[in-house]
Amino acid sequence: GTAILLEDYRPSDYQIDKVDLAFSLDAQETLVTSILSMRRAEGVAEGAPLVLHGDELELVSIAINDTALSEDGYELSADGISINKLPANDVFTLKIVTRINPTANKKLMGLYRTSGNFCTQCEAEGFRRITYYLDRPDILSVFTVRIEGDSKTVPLLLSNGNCTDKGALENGRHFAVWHDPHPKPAYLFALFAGDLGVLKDRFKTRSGRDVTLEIYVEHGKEPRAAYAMDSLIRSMKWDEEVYGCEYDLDIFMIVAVSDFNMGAMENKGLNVFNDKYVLADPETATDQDYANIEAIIAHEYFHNWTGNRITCRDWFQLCLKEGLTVYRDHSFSADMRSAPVKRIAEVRGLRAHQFPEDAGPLAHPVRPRRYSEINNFYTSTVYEKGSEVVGMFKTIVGEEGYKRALDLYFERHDGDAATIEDFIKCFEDATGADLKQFSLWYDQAGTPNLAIETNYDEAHKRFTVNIAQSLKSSVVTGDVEPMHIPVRFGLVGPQGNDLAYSGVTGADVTGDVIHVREPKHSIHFEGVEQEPVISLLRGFSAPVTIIPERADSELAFLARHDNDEFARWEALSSLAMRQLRQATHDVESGKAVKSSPELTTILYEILSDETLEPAYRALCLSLPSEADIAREIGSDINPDAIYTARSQILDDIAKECLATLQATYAKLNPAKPFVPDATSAGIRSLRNTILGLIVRATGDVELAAKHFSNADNMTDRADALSVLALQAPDAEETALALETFRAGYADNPIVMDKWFAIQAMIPGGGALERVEQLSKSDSFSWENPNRVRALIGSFSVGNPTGFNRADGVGYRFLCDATARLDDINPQVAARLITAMRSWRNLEKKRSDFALEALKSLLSKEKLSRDVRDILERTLA
Ligand code: BAL
Ligand code: ZN
Repeated sequence: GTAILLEDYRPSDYQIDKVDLAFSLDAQETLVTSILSMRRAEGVAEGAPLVLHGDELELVSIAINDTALSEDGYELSADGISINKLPANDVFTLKIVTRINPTANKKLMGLYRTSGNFCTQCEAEGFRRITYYLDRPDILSVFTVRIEGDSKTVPLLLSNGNCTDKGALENGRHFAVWHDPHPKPAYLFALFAGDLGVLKDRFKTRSGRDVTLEIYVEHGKEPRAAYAMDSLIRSMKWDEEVYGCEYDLDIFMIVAVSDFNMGAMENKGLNVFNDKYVLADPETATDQDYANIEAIIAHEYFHNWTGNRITCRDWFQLCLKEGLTVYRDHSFSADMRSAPVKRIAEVRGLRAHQFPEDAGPLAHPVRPRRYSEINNFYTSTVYEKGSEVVGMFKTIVGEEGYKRALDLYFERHDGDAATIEDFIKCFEDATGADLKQFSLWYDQAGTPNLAIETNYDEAHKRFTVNIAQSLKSSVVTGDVEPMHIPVRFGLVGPQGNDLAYSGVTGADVTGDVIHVREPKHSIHFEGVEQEPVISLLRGFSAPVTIIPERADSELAFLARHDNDEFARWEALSSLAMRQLRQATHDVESGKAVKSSPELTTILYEILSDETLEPAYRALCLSLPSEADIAREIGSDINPDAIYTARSQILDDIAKECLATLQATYAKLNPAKPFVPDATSAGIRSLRNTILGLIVRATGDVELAAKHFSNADNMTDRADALSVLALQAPDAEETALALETFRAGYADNPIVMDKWFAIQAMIPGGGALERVEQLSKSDSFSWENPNRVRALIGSFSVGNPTGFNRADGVGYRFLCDATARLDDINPQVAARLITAMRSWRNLEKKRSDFALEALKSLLSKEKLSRDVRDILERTLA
């Protein structure tokens, strides 16, 4: 395909000052009338052709200044329309009528139908599936939208901004007019028309604006939107207090739909949400669901300033809004919940998703410089690594500097379509920092590595830290420049307290941050009275990997004593990872697996330490996942060996700690009735993690079955079901629990997704047949992205042994599923096949099968650009 390059960016020849849209809604034949107030940009030659984007549109009519254009006045192509007969005036009106079929739109981009309602999704390039337009984020325009539809079937007619008029029409139809005073790019346009119930509330902004809040959900489910509403109100307040950002319209609406490609979408004043991120009650939502709802409601709301008021000049700048907004939602959740627990979860997520992306064939910089399909760049690198980069800005310039920089950003760029350079400049201008080297984080793909050696000179009381940075990436070609890496650290003394030092040379050290800028640093800390153990990357201050030359005993020491909770967890994880790698090696070479008493002892101490948060204890007891271990091993991966090794280590630990596990299990009492707050969630998380360990040690399936049937909330129910299914797939109790669950929630698709996902993750050789069977059941649908992700996504990403079956049938299944889905929804299909991005890291037999399956998919005749792009890069 043809790549789009950042270096080719140039401003548009034409601007659109004002858009008047009129929709005459019909299930199959919706008419869209668009009146564009066009303006030729200064310096552009008279008559310069006007090229508008369009995708799968039927043109009904086109007129300039009320005169119909003759057929030789324009040229239609698969990508749009080129108009070459233009008036001499620099301003003119373009009127275009298109006809579209929302019912046939299974791509869920543009205007489509979901549960009989009409809904839009326009980011990134969906608006061109509604009408011909300059569908690029640097074209900001004021939208007025008139929607007309059947009064009975679509009583609700919603769009962005404020409703300025509405009324009845003939033939049982009605209309509404919406006006959004804030100029916006087309990707932020939204329309919803249909029949839903509403939960309402109000918010008074700090300057006194009264805002109506409305969350639209299926009739009867209004009470289940209460947590989302509460999260919204807390988000609005937090954004005022922490960022000084106030809401700017009289109404803020959220609409929940069940067919949606993404998690949610930040359309101005009218967010559209995947309903799994809105609906929650104790009966049907897990603690994770509650946390996701809180985070995503916040994320979309925060976009109102970081994304909407200040948008992106072009899609290469996607991280400008996404990295920053993810950083903002992370900070919000950290404030609402436990900051260290939140940080550990973020880092686990980053390592599980972003690190493999950065290490494989789909690696790209946080700000890519080329793409052939922008939908494939809504990635963990742009979002999560983009957020880490914002966090590093703060680490480098400090809390106060960060605040000044953001204030300047809002002040300087409000109303702009901005770039990463603009953002960086605000930090430089507000703080005086030189961020030239730091800005490489936006441009160089790959995860930097830090190699660390230390030495203590007792006689001179000098502690030396040698740090060498390197960057290996599959996509970085040519020279790699050294990066500016902020490394938060502490010198931990024998008593566990951080030691002081009298001076430091060899690197710029400010506060507790070492600024690594050179390929190699030899850093000398003078006046260190006792031999320390260095704690590095506290709070995970940079998204890097780190190889410290240290003994297990030092890791064990930090796991017990580091005063940074993240670093303590990290030390424990590293210690466990060493064990798990060794055990995998032992399994592969036919040796017996031995768990280390030291690791078990520390886990035992953490389990029994009631001064630690339950959520933190649960995270520690979970140990690195199979995927974590595979990533750490890096090449020649045998998922079966990893599974066996990890299971045996966990079994050993569980048996060693059994009495304490049982005592703790009995003692932990989550609040009744259910409350979804972080403290109660932490208690449930610990108790359910312990349940899994007890069942490992004892094989007491009955205990899990009891936990399942006694559950008064979805977290306990789903966790118990997982323990049963994953640890005792063939037990009668498991079959019974699965059936009870299915029967209880057959009419609730969000809950049924959990039922599909749990079964998709049952390890071992039988997984594929199970997943194939489920994909053929009546309750499976290829047209619902949530269901596809629940079954096929969970299988390919969350079931290493089942998916990577040695005979390669898992790969063939995923490629066939991708081909099938590609005919319906290319965007979701492309996402699905990224599960195979790390195929080269598998041991030879498996990687050969994977390659064969991928090649055969690529040879398919009719592939979407989305899937082709992923495949070509994966195989390159
Ligand atoms: N802008 C796409 C959905 C999101 O990141 O909020
Ligand atoms: Zn976002």
